[in-house]
Amino acid sequence: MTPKRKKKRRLYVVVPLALLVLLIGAAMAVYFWQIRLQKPVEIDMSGHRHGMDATAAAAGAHYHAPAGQSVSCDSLVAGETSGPTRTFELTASRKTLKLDSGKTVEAWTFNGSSPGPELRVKEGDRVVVTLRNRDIADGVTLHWHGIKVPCSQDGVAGVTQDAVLPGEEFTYEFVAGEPGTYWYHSHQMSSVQAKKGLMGSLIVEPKAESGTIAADAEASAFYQRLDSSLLLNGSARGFNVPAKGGEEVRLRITNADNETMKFSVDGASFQVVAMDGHDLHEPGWLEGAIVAVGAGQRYDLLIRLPEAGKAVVRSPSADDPAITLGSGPEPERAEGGVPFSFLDYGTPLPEDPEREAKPDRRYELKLGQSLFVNTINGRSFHEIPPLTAKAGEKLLVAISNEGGGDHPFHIHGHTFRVLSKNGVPLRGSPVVLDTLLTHKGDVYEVLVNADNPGLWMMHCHNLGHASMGMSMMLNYEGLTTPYRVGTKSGNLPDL
Ligand SMILES: [Cu+2]
Repeated sequence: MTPKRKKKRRLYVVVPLALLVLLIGAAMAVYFWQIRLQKPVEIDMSGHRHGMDATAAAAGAHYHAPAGQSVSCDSLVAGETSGPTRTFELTASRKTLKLDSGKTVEAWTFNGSSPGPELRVKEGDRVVVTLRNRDIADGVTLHWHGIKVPCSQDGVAGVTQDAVLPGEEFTYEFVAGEPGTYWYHSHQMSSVQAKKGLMGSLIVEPKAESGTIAADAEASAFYQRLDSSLLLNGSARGFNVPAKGGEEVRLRITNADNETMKFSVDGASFQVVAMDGHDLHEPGWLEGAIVAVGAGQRYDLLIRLPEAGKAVVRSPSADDPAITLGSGPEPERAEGGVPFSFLDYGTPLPEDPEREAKPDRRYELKLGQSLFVNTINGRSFHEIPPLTAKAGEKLLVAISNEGGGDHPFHIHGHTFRVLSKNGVPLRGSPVVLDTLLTHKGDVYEVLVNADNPGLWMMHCHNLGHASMGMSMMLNYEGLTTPYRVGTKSGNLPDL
């Protein structure tokens, strides 16, 4: 080989290698910048004062509530109810769990299990839950996903309370409002702690006299991923709901994983009777439809068993745990079903003033994602200006998914009405959600009723995305908090 060729050959090695090192360096720089952004020293999420930026605060580059009108989130507590008080205790602790697949998992549990115990209450009950932390070093909280709790009970570390450290406790109190399927999870370092197992189901049963859809039986199906195992009510195998031919079973599906899950119902027709806990109006019967449930969302299905044989609810992956209903021969597997769409499902309400409501404010949220950065309107976490509202206002929020995967967008303390998708207004039942599943390219318009004054997180419920910056606030004017997010307090709600 001539020296010239040797040199050329060396270049073939050196140039790509240098480029690779440069690329890795750049990626790491962005990554650490992100980590820093998620771990500020001290931030007031009410937007009143940024501990990081003393000059901006001194210069008055922040907004103030009008004098005498500031209200602390801490002072907003549970209201009155004639219902009974239901008390629960949840203790967070580390535990080695043996799954029914034989695998062992180092989990973080409530009362020794993951998911924690299912909390069942009735509409109108006063719910009192004492959270204790045995040995989760970074502290824990309880967030009541989908429930309109008062600000002080929302369980967001650094916004509505300090994280509960080992040996400490915190008692939550709220009135169970609208009946439906909800869940709870820690909102301290949520992406880490949910993955480790700190979550569980919360069912609000209707009062006997209220007229929700009747079923012969009901069952909860709580999906989570624990150390890469997909679990259904804590089982890697699934379960059976005993029921007879022709009976109707209400199946409450919660997706507590970070990815969208798809379900088919083989061997039976079914209705989607509720989404995120809210009943749909005159839902129609479906056959062979595929239901996509976004991370954090709940779908209640009413499944009518065939006269003979069983029904099976499953995801497309054969390894995933499935739910069988009834007994008898296996149904045929439905193939290539049509995706369920709520755009024209059910029927409109005869009278629906909310549909014509004039919004008081309009906002646009563009959800964006690249390899290391997750953004809303091009910014991340506390650098995203909060949405602001006054009590009683209606906010029209356009939410668009600019790519990077599914973004199930969740708003704390509120529900919202979905008005349109990609410019097409909904034609069927009103759809009221707390978590909106968006796919790449989707644009939704939703109407948020600002009826719960406080400081509320809004974030992607792919908690990995939230931890990378897709997390912001909806703040009512004049609301303050004594708590701080950051490394100084140790409160890092979405890390
Ligand atoms: Cu996302």
